[in-house]
Amino acid sequence: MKKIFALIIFGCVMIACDSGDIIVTSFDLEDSQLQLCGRETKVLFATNSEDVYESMSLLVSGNEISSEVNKLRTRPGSVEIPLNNTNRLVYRIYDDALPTSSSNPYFCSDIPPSEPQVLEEYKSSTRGVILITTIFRDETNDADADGDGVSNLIEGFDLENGEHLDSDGDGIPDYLDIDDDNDNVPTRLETNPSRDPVVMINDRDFRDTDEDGIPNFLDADDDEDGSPTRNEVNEDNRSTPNLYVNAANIPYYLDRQNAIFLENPVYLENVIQNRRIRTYVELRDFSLIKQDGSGEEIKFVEYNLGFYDESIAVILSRGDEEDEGNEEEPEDEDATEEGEETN
Ligand SMILES: [Ca+2]
Ligand SMILES: [Ca+2]
Ligand SMILES: [Ca+2]
Ligand SMILES: [Ca+2]
Repeated sequence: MKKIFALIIFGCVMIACDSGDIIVTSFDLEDSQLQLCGRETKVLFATNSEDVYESMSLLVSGNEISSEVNKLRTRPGSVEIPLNNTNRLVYRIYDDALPTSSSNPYFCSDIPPSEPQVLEEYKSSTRGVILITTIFRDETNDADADGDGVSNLIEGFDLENGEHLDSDGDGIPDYLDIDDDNDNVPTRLETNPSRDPVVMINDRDFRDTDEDGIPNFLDADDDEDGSPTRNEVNEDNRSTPNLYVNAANIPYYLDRQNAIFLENPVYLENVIQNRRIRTYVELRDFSLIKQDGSGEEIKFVEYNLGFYDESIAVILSRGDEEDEGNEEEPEDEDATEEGEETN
């Protein structure tokens, strides 16, 4: 389909500049890494300054895209937003190169700069839809979706069938559970071998204080003293359980000689700080209308505008797998290659 339209477009778009040069464009800004800015109106844009100075930008009502896309941030899938007078695709050709920064003033300022000048402009009509699809980029074996220092693969992530391991049965699969054994000591604090004995899993040593072959991060009684770890962690030190220590400076939950029995009914909140999400933007069944009064219309069946990446905070509640939503405003992620891991 793309080739057919490329041919049609190639035939249509021969643009004469003031200088007499002929500019030929194929609207070839598909599959771009998009940049996002704006508040009341969100602008997604891609630019090209190689053989022709051009841009493709999608302007969408900030409220509309925020409410729809927020749902997709916690439950990946697709949503359709109509093209209309507010939600518009704009293609432009310029007489000079556009700035390349992510805070591109041409798209991100209320009052755009006067240079470069627009030579030609096409805008979408009210026909057609925008299809927005999100995926989590951290759902690969090598990634560490919950940021606890243990890869998804070691945490029983099931790429094939989605039957992920849930060691403590709390409804949150281990690869998204910041406390895999529900003992109120975050997994990230339970893995370091330190001076304790270790157990090896997938060629990696994990701390196993009581040497029962179960790594501490999956052991509800790390020191095997008969008191569950969660009852040996002071409620006031839930985020820093290693601060509740005996006279020898050993945390009580790792003190094999002495058991402490505290009532501790509260569980750690399952906050994942940086889930890595990718949003794809496509347009379907739409037209671009040349804005020179000629009425020239170019019809598209589909156009893959591209994608943009974000890191977001997610809270998962125990007992079910519903996400409660974002904890904070998402931040744009630096451009990274597909599959690249930052952890
Ligand atoms: Ca992990
Ligand atoms: Ca769990
Ligand atoms: Ca734990
Ligand atoms: Ca214990």
